[in-house]
Amino acid sequence: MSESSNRSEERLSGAKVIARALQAQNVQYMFGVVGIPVTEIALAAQELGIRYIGMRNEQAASYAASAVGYLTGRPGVCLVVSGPGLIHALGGMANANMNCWPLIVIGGSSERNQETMGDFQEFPQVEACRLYSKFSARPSSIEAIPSVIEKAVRISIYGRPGACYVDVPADFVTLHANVNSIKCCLCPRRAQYQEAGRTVWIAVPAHSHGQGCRSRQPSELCGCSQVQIDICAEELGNNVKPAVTLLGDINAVTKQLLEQFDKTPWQYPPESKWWNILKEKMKSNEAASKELASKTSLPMNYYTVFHHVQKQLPKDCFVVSEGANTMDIGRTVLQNYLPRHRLDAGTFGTMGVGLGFAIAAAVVAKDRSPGQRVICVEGDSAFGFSGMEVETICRYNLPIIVLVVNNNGIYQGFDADTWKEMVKFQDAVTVAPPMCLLPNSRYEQVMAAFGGKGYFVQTPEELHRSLKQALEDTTAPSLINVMIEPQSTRKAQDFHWLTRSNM
Ligand SMILES: Cc1ncc(C[n+]2csc(CCOP(=O)(O)OP(=O)(O)O)c2C)c(N)n1
Ligand SMILES: [Mg+2]
Repeated sequence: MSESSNRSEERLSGAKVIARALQAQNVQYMFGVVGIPVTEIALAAQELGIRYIGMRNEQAASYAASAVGYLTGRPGVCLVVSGPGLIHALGGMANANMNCWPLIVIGGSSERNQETMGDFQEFPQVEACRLYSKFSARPSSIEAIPSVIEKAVRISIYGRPGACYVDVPADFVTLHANVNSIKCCLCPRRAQYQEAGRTVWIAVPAHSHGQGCRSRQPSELCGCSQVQIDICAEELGNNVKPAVTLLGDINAVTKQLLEQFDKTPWQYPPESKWWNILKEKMKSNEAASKELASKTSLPMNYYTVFHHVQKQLPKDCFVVSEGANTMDIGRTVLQNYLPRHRLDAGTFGTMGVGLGFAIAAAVVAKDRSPGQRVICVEGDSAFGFSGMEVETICRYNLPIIVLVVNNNGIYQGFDADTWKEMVKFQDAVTVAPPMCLLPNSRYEQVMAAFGGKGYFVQTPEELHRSLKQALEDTTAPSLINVMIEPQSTRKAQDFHWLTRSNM
């Protein structure tokens, strides 16, 4: 950059204009994988104090940046190179849209004068992102970058939050423009922060035998009326016919509802049939979980593992989780006590989000409440989607404990002897069940390979000891690989839609 002492002649590269525009919008975190033509953008952002976290895959980077949006209310940025880099980030954009989390993806693209000529990694990026974002645009000039970034940030957080894409041709990155010609938006525009995510449903029992409900369950099953709150008018009445619809930001609507309840206090009668059925159900669920958790046979089952983990979890920790049984059972046992302290595969059921989310939570925690821990509970299949991000965790020495619940498979697997028998005389590709993973994989060695602590665990005592050590050790991240019974499964479910996709 050529910075002259005369301000009127100060010239800025496109990379610096982008960094300034992001800073002006109060963007604090950028995740990405650098390369031609975006490396200069990461450097310029870092120079202005924006945290840059280099990830191992754009998919994980986009998940991480979207989680920052959820955790802080300002979008994180995912910085990607042209073509395949951008395509890898589409997963994170789709996931952010589904979860209604703000996210800005900035993608480098071909030089304008090479377009349609088969330039390196040339791809129709703005068009490709339309399906995955609320807003997808390329600034018409370097001078237009700040207003496009401001618009992207605004759109990402207004209404139903979601992903926005800004395309940056390679020649913009290094070209210089006179600072005076860069108009507007270098000062932050006050942005309204919407807490609203997807629709919020409140179940109001209509009949005395109602049992509570959720949006995807046919309402006749639960026998209750529903109040739908959504910031997006088009969603009102979608899926289930609500008794009442309330259009507005969930924060504002809840506040108004609470004010109204203060004026005319009302409580659902504690001795009603519906409430009693619900309490009974909670009690029997708890008893069934307890019984499974108390089993002493080895290998352990899911409930035994989670029961021991729950006892040791710090109350203020972030719980990140993904997997099928691992996440679903974990949700019923592992408690989070603070708001916005649980992140998981969420609305879209996306496997591969875990390590990106954990990294985002740890980076935010490091800045906002040092000492806070992140516990990332992964199924062994889920871990595999972005396992190499363990290197990222170690590089930045993030306060993360990864716990892999290892059943040798997707939903279920086989023990080592059965596996060996199976592949003894036949090629595994013809006989191995599709949900099988290699038995007894030593995932903890991935963590050890990068200098973190790895634990291999087979008993409740080993689990207790290793988690205690991992929590006490604030100098390095850890991975605890917990072997469980490969055929372990959930307790019996009353509703078929809870298990119908499982083998
Ligand atoms: C991106 C993506 N790919 C595939 C799936 C299908 N899927 C659902 S859960 C799951 C993994 C479950 O196995 P694991 O993480 O080991 O958890 P477990 O149920 O064994 O405890 C997969 C592959 C998905 N939800 N998302
Ligand atoms: Mg598994």
